[in-house]
Amino acid sequence: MSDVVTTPRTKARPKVERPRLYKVILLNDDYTPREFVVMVLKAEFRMSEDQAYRVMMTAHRRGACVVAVYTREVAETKATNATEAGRRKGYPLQFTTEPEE
Ligand code: TYC
Repeated sequence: MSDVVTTPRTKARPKVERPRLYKVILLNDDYTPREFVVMVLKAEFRMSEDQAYRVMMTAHRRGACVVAVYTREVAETKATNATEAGRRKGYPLQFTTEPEE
């Protein structure tokens, strides 16, 4: 066994950066019924009726609305699931993701 004691030349600097967050964005379209958008928002993003209605109306009026912010995996999974729920009903409803600045 060696008795040599070495001292690190540099101080350990553990990485403490937070993961980048991603926005889930709801896009307006002319065909998906309002009630269906509200239903999807409640189911996939655990929103109340009131929150879901406001987000839906904001997208309806402005073209798009940020739904929520998550880590990348979660944002992408939720956006895919929610878009897929519309597709199953034949609606063009779309959710996209975008990194936060
Ligand atoms: N514009 C749709 C309608 O008038 C409703 C709607 C709202 C669809 C928001 C998508 O992200 C959306 N039936």
